[in-house]
Amino acid sequence: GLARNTSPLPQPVKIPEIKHTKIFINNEWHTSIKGKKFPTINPATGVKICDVEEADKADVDEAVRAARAAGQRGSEWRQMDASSRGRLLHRLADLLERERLNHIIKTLRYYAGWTDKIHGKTMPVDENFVCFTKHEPVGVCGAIIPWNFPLLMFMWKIAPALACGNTVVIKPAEQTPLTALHTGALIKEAGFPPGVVNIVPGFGPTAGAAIGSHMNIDKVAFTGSTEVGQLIKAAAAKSNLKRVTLELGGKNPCIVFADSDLQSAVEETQKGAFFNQGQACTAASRVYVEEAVYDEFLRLSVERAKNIAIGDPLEPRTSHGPQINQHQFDKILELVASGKKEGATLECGGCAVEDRGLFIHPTIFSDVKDHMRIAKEEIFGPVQCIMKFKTQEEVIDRANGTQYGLTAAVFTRDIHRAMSVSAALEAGTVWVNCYNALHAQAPFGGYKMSGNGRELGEYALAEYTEVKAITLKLSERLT
Ligand code: TXE
Repeated sequence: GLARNTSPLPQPVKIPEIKHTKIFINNEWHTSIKGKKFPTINPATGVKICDVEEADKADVDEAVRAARAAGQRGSEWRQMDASSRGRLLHRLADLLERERLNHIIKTLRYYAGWTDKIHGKTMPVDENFVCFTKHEPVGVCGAIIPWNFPLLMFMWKIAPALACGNTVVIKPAEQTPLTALHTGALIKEAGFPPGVVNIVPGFGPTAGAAIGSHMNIDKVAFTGSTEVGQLIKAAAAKSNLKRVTLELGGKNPCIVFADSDLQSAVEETQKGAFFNQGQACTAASRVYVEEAVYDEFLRLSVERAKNIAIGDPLEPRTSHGPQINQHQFDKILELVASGKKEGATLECGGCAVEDRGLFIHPTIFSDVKDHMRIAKEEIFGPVQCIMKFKTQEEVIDRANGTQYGLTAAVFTRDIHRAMSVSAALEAGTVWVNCYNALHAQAPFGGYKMSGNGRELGEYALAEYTEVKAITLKLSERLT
């Protein structure tokens, strides 16, 4: 909500002290083997925050060795009671609470509760055998995460991995290494054995690629672009067939029917489009509005977009900050230009905020046609594309007419329509009369080229466990 929350917020710490800038292996801080560093920049000001030690292949090798040793048979981590593993995860959640890193705690506590509830089954096999399954850790789990939700992505990866008893080598995005490293210090403080979590800040083609192709990593979880997702899967195939889960891009449709609560649909779809400056794989970047309410929906949306408070993200009043870097900024404005050229109507925004490096005004295009680039490509910026539709069948086909299938939403007061449209949409998540309603208990992931596998919820446990069937022969049949 924009300036609607009247409860007092604590003042943000504007210049937090940076304590950790090194590679985190075996609960220790390491300099890069090649002796390299890279800068991390505040996108709101363009000012360098600090330099960070740059991990490359050799550092990843060290991290994998540590992770392998930490998870080997007989290690402290492998011998730990499942319930004690849960207590460690809760202790980490307590420390994150102390540091006010609140939004990731629910995920951590959710998985802390799972550690001693990861059950196998007993199968009624034929003849005089007993067969049961054990869910074992996969081993060393690599993770490669993006910059748009640095801390959230970190937790979505490590929490289920640790709950299932794995060890982790995680590479934060080169744009956003600091929160991961800070959490590394808390992981150590919580009392996780050395090597259980290792953090390798660095770049994609070097440190990232080393994870994807590593012969001693058993699984890789990746969140990022579809292009790199394909590289990761290919690298996994060519190296050791490590398990792969991918959470990739989206071009997520919202369908607004004439019978919906229009004001609420405007708010939810716009929140979906502009949240995090549109830098979200769930961005609601295609909004299909039924003919009868199209003009009114557009009017309300534009009015609302023009009132969004743009500014320093550390100001409590701000709801719209900068884009992450020049590359993304340029990509967004290039796509905006293509929208204008291809004949969409620019209703508001469409340009940078003057005098402020990487800020882009919340942008709305109307009269968008499905063939336009802005309707097909992931923009990853604050651009809402509004289209008109006539019939339910037509809009379902159009909504599904994409290589992506991450999220979708439907707005209607008709429960039957809500159910039939939800069933027809090709997306891993469908929201009804809401948007971005993500919960630790609910699975998240994509159909089609939006990814493989599921994160969050009980479903994610399957991605972090190997199933072992143990079959015993008995001297006679049990009766
Ligand atoms: O993503 P990359 P970028 C989309 C969005 C955005 C575009 C490009 O459309 O505009 O991707 O963003 C690591 N081997 N999303 O360039 O490159 C990289 O270091 C191994 C959607 O930031 O995919 C980082 O840690 N790893 C997305 C991570 O991959 C490699 C979130 C993501 O970076 C690698 C981010 C390689 N060869 C961008 N190359 C979402 N699903 O939410 C890069 N990386």
